[in-house]
Amino acid sequence: MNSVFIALGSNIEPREEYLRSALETLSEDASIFIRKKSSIYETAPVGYTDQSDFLNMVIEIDTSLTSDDLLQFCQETEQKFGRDRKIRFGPRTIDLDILIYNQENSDIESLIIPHPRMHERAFVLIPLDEIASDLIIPTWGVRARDFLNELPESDLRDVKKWRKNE
Ligand code: PH2
Ligand code: MG
Ligand code: MG
Repeated sequence: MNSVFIALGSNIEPREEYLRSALETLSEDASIFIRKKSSIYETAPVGYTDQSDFLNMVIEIDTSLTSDDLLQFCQETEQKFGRDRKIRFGPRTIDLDILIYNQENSDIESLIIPHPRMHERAFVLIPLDEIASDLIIPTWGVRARDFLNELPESDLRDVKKWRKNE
């Protein structure tokens, strides 16, 4: 079994419904078991800032899928929810990013693991720290909290607990 962390994000209404439906799609698959869910956070857009606030969360899953097959599953799920990729970093109904896959360090063009921007994104690190505070992130060999300590206070303020996830 493979231990994987996935970041979910949505900034097109109904944002919460997109998150919950994506979780349902993942858990309905026989090869995926959702082990942990973070709270949902409301977060200011990073990168391309002229867009609505996101809801973000992180989950931990166990899966028998390879990283390639899981990537394909995530992309199919994004398509199913009408994801439109016109603007890089732009608005999306649902974004499913594989953050960490076991201890893998993959650098092929289609899939870089750990996710190459996760260490600078409070909207990923805060929910990750919530569910896996002891996790040593492969490649970098440090915890989410260590990266959070390096981020400016303003980045942390842009990530607000929105709803606890039961
Ligand atoms: N995703 C992006 C770009 N910017 N900003 C926030 N707050 N949350 C996201 O999920 C996000 C983003 C590209 O995937
Ligand atoms: Mg993303
Ligand atoms: Mg993505």
